[in-house]
Amino acid sequence: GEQSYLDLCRYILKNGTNKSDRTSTGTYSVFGQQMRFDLANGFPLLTTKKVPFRLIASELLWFIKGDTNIRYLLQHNNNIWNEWAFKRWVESSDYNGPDMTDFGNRSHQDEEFNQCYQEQMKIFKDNILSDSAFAEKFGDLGNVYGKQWRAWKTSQNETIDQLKNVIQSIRHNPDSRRHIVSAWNPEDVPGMALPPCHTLFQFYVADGKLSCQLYQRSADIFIGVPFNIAGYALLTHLIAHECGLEAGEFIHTLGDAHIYTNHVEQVKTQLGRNVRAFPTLKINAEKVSIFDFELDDFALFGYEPHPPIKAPIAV
Ligand code: THF
Repeated sequence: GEQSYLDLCRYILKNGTNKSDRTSTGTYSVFGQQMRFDLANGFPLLTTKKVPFRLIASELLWFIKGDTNIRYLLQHNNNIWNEWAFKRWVESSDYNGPDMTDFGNRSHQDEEFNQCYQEQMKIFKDNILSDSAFAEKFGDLGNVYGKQWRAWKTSQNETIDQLKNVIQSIRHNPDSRRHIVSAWNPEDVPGMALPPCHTLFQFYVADGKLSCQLYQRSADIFIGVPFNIAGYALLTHLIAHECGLEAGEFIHTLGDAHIYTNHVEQVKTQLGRNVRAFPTLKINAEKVSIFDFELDDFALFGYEPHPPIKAPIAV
């Protein structure tokens, strides 16, 4: 449960190696950790800080649709992938505003620059929402999760719908040991702005329950991981629902598990709080197929978290 997340935070602060990283922020890092969440004990949305379920659900629906364009997210007031699309725009020859080099770090260090960055980001978002040609060109993140899950490109120029296939295999051959979806396509990786952090996940059926294990190669413990736990827990519930199974466990296996140096104070604040009961998830029972769900089909009951804790995201 939540305690295993907090224990992992404590373990990393105590034992993590101070490692530099791609974003030049610096991290405390360990390699190879695992957390388990029994989904019968409530929906694993952390209570020691408020985690916005609405954003997690709309991101998951975006993946499930096979969409890779941030326009859908913006239409649902979800800004969590903006930086990666924005980066491609400001690095393109179409961009002729002020210099945005290293905007992620500079916006945290320099308030005057931050104002200017916010203005450009607003222009970018407005363009994505109002101009479909612009959205087509700069809103698309390329071969990210939605693409690999729903339309994996083969060498024969065919596509594989891994998500549809895995649901079929869970239904028709539950004991199979091949219920796998891979987001990691070695052919695509060199050309990607952000190779998938959620490398691969596997489902497992026993005693009428569906479990899911995710291998995450790189885990931003403070910002990303609380989103990722709830996102995959929701996916497991939806697939269990479609297949007539109960939700079993979500098992989260981490490769490079790191706390960014500029998140340490926030983590300590969170570690000083008491764990509360997890909320309960209700899914609209009138829908069956995972491909038919919308945001309003999910409801959480009894979510009473501690206040949110702000932290800068590394880009
Ligand atoms: N890059 C990094 N450095 N960390 C990540 O966790 C991460 N992701 C996705 C892709 N690249 C990543 C993006 N996922 C937030 C949450 C998830 C994200 C990106 C950003 C975020 O800002 N969360 C805020 C709330 C935001 C809001 O309320 O609008 C938070 O406080 O939790 C890992 O999948």
